[in-house]
Amino acid sequence: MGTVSELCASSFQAFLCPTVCPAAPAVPDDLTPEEKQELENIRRRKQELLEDIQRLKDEIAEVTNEIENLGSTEERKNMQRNKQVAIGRKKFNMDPKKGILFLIENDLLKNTCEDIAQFLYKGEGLNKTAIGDYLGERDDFNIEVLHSFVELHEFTDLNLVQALRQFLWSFRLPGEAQKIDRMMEAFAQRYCQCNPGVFQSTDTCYVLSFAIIMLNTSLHNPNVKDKPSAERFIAMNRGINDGGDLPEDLLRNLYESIKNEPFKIPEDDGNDLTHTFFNPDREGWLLKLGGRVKTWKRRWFILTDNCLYYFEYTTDKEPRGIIPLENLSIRDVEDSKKPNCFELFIPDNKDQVIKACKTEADGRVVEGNHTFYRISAPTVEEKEEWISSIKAAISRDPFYEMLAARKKKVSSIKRQ
Ligand code: 4IP
Repeated sequence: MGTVSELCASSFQAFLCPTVCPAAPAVPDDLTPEEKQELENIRRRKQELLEDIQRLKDEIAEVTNEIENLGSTEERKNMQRNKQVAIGRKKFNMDPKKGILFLIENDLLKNTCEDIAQFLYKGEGLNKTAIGDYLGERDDFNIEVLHSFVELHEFTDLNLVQALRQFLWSFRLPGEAQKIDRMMEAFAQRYCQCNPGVFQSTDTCYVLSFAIIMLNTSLHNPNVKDKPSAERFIAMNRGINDGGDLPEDLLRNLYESIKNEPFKIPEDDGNDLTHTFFNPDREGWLLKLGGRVKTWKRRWFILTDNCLYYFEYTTDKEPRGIIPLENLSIRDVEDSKKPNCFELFIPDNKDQVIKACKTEADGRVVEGNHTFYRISAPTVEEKEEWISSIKAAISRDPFYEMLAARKKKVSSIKRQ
């Protein structure tokens, strides 16, 4: 028979191992009524403690379960979010505006120009052509995004070539003159803001930026045989600092920097951009009618440098045909076989063969046989866009006009 303390000890064991809960032993007869009462109290207390423990165990199990579920819900949510972001990026690369809208609608991006600019600046998984297209749009909102995007670039203490390297790597410049103008204007403003005192005006910075881009082409394009010297570069930029000259040392440094290392320009979809000045004005799939044999062929067209090039595949390095646009006109036409047609022709001379070249099946490059080039676009919108781009290319080069006007402006200012 155990003493009260022995009985207490056995109760404590039970406390430590609450799962083993033996039936309470009978109360020994040799205990005094007080001892019996004490034992009874101890047993009740033990029972209460056991119940408390069980309750605590249940609660712990419940909370653990909740935490585990919480973890997997969070994970699932994260996975779902990442998936949606990836879809948004893909959409953006196909159609930048739709991509941004998708991300905003799914709460993955805030609808503020700062947040969108940040998203484009990080550029993770984004196509640089699409970034350039979005930033180049004429809408007020896109222009605000462009400014926020440019402000994310830090140009302090960088020379103009270093700043241009950074800027031109962050997206692919679109081909349209107005877009280039807006972007380079924003760049020049930001550069002058980060480096006050280097140039007399933003226009000077703008004009010199283009002089540098052109120098890059002249020095590194193998097709340009006459490579300008540093002296010529300095001479070409006389008077652009609001009528005054920029320091020779500055121009010489910029010249050397470009000579030693050409600009790295983002390229994609197989176009060899290192040899072109800017990106094409327009590119896309079109159907073309043959010259002598009137068959329709699907060709990849690129409009650049006042020429229309067509390729069999987007990745071909050599075009199948080249049509210089000089002296040509363009018009809308109806065709009984194909929709959305337009035509390139020589005005007032419908029988003259258009000056162009083409590659024969055996690889020989020969003159073309077309008195007109009839082309069919996939949609009415694309037809309109092609017509307006080709018209713009034929009539003049608006970009050079814009640049020339600005150069005139900065050169004619009389310095105080
Ligand atoms: C060919 O027809 C293709 O349409 C050619 O287009 C075209 O040359 C030829 O015109 C035309 O005869 P088939 O392939 O059915 O023989 P592509 O070169 O894009 O394949 P153009 O001058 O349009 O490129 P002619 O004028 O060479 O006959």
